[in-house]
Amino acid sequence: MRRPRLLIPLLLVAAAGTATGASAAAPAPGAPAAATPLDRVVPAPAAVRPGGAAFTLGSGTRIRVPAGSGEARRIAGYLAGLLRPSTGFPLPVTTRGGADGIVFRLGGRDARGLGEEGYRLTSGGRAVTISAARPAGLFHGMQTLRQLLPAAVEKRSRQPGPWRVAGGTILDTPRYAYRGAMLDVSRHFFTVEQVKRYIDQLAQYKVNKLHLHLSDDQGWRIAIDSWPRLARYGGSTQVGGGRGGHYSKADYREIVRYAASRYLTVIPEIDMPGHTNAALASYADLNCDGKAPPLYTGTKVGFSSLCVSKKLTYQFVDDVLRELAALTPGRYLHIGGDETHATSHPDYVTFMDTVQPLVAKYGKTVVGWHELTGAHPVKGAIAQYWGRDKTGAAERQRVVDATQHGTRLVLSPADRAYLDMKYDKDTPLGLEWAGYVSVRRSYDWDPGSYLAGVPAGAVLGVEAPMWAETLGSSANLEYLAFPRLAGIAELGWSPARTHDWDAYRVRLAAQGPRWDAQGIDYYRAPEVPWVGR
Ligand code: NGO
Repeated sequence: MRRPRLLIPLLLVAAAGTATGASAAAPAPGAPAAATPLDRVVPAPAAVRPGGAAFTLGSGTRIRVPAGSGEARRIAGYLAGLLRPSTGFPLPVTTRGGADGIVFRLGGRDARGLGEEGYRLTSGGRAVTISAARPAGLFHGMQTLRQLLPAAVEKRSRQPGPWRVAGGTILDTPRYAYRGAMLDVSRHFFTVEQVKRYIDQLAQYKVNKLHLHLSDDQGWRIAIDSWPRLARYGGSTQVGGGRGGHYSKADYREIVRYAASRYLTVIPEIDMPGHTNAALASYADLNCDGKAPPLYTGTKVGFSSLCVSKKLTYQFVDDVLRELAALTPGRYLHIGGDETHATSHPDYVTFMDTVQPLVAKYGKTVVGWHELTGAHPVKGAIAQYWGRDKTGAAERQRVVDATQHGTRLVLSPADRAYLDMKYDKDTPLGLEWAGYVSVRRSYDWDPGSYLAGVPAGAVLGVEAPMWAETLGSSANLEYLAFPRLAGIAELGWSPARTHDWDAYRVRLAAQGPRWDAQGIDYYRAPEVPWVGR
């Protein structure tokens, strides 16, 4: 992709923003609040040029979309739906030409070099214009516009305004094509509505992959017609012994559709050959000894394994992957492969080497946890690295070596990117096996240089996993995800040169009132100068 010519590097612009009076200080009583500076956005935009008149959203503002683009119209409709309750303005979406209001443009000269996901946002006295080459770019530009409006715009009841957007231009494209979040729906089941809520939250930070961990020892969460007991029985409980649940095929399709409407691709994971107690409990024949173990509702890992020597195992895997591939428009299938302590190493290699071609047979690309590099990753495979500072040199080197032979990486270092780690010793939820992960620790690393020796280009991006051993609700999940999710999203999107903890914490602080308005109970990390607290 050709990179667009940058305007002004962000760090210079931050200083300029202060010089023009756009500061974080609270306005004097009665004075109108200053508009949010254009660079006070998460993830940090690639380039910002502030200046010129501010735009004010008013009762007569229209949202103009190009004729003939259903997607642009849909994105505009989404924006209007978000802004109407708080502003009280009608905000009609129209294809009638005009250069005033909120203007969406697809293609054309302004969109050159913006790629699949980039956008240009220009704000002035008459209009805010978002230009992009593709609808995904319009969507990301729209999310930036949301953050440039006052936080109260996120409330669901009428607010006084005014609704100003600072003047200037943002030119923004992502650093990485893969910017993911994982949700473990196996340890605790999350309903379609709960998943949709998380998708909306992820989309605000330009995350574009939703990895669903659909099976584990504690629960099988997706209906498979050829093996119906997997979901019906294997999905009937969860950690702690609660009711569990699973997605019907229609439910799963609805998640995929909803995610796509927010420009996220769903990546389904069936974790194998370990983490399979729910499947082994559902079908006695899958066990080497022909005996089904009981369902499991604890939180231990590494005790189950599919029977590598049985032919039926591969029939089972083939059926599951075939049905899952048919439901999944995205190109990736995740086959797990982590923590196979109950599988011998030769068996592990045999299993992974046999199963990877099945993924290709159904037209998909293999993703596996980085243990896959201990077998023979097929051409094009992606390894998801979940090591940490303490990971041994040999294991690390094996991953690096694999990248030198073409394996690509998604980085999810457990002591940085795992959203289920406690923030500190007082965090009531989460685990601590990888240590405490403060907001600063989760943000302050560079995916590009994290694993020495990995060729440039082998890092596809980053992903923030949310394991659900301790999470029984959306509120639990949000408390661990916010604010750290925003930091991982920024590592995936923003250019390395914008990386700066002191600037980040100020931008992050400005998200607090938005989360308050959206009903997100986030962790008030003491390292962040939260606004209005
Ligand atoms: C590990 C383990 C998961 C746990 C998680 C908890 C991986 C890849 N396997 O990460 O089964 O749920 O830690 O943090």
